[in-house]
Amino acid sequence: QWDPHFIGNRQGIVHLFEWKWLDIADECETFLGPNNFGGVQTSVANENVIISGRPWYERYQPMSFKLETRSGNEKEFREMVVRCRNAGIRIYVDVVVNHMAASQPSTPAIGTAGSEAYPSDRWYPAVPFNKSDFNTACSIENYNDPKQVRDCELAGLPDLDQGRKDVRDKIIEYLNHLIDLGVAGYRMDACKHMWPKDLRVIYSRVKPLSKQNGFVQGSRPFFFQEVIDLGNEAVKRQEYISLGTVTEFTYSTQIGMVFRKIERDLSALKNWGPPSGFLPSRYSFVFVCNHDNQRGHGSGGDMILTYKDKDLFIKASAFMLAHPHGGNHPRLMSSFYFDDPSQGPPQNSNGDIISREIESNGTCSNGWVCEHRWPEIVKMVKFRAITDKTVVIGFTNIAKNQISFCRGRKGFVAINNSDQPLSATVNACLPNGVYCDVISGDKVDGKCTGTSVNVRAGKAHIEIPSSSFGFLAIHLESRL
Ligand code: QV4
Ligand code: CA
Repeated sequence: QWDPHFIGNRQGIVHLFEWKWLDIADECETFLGPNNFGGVQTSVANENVIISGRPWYERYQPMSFKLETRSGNEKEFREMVVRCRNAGIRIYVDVVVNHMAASQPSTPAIGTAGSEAYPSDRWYPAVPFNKSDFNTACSIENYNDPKQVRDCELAGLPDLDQGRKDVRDKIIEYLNHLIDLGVAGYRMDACKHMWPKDLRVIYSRVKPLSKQNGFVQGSRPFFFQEVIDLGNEAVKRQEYISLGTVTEFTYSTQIGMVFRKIERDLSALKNWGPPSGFLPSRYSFVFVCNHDNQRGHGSGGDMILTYKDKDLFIKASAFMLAHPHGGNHPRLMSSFYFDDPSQGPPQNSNGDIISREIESNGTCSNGWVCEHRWPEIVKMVKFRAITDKTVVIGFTNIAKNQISFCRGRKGFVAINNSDQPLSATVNACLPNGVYCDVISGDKVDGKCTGTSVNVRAGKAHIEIPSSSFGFLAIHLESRL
């Protein structure tokens, strides 16, 4: 439930939002595997309703549990899981089981596998679910009333009753089908709107992972549960930690506030973890932004850093990867470019998703951002692997919005988020030697193409000009 089951010492889950299954397979083989990433969060894999204009959010309106969407069919899904596993990468599926599709302007509603449904009659023949499987219609208005949050409708979406045996059985059958196909776990959508006691029954009946699919026989799949809890509502994320990890939305807002310098500065990073209000690391599923809050859905608003704030987003992501909170599974958003928050993924006039293309410099095109390919992020994934299982030591508040810290005796970072140059002698913790900053350059043939850092007796003098990117990182493998 809490272990992502990465293959070896890998780090991070990349959310390849709206990607096609075979593009994911290709990305596993050509990029994610070779660069030490741990896993991929896919978009929702089961049939969804078709909404005119094809917004991204149609995928959060299920029609059936058939594995057929704009990302691909079951055969392609299976191929993705196998090819990614062979490349060392695990697959986690976004699972929507709180509700079914809402009514569309014309009846019946049509799904991506061709299924029909009559949402106003609560009739989804392709499952089948009928009226008795749903809670009585009411809308969620008061987030201080836990019963309303669980048993009424989120955004008018017909609300399934997970307390009913036949509803549970269908959900469990679907989750087990995914296990048979080789997935390592699930992102559970809208958990705030489902009772923990019902989820407990459902999760406990999900099959264990198998040796045949490349896991330790009998281990439990990884669950990361979406619960948006900023501390001001009745439902608390603690209610879900005995079931699996829980999304840490306060991490996303606080990291945005720190790097945007809103009511916070870099000194807040000194006590980053439970003292900042986060869950214990083992339960805490962290990220800088997600597919909702990058476009004003969900929570977080203007604080959130996204690809649109490129430099600050990279700096915040680099810090997230440098800091141990969140274990080996921090999540990295990989987006498509958008202006309108409803806008769907890059698609042709038939509504088919267009594949990402890779430019000669390694960046994506065709409308895909591919933040996970940005060099600083890739290098910090490696930093996280090298410094795995070490703690933060030697944290230094150099000046306002200038800090540095070590990860045990294996890594060191310094961040300058002020408009002043940084120049200081600080704790650097590494064995004596000259190290190459992996952000400003690379170690090539034993020489550093960027800034070199000389560590002597646990100290180093560092300089980060205000004109630079503002982030320096060295580790055992960047020693010259
Ligand atoms: C509209 C009206 C309603 C009306 C309804 C009647 O706004 O007032 O009752 O019609 O039919 C879409 C539209 C929404 C529309 C609804 C139903 O945006 O306007 O309601 O469909 O037709 C995503 C989007 C939603 C989208 C939904 C389904 O964000 O906008 O709704 O998909 O397509 C809370 C939750 C949290 C949730 C977050 C967004 O606690 O769980 O809101 N986050 C997850 C996902 C998110 C997804 C859902 C949950 C729902 O991450 O992407 O919502 O599966 O904080
Ligand atoms: Ca519900």
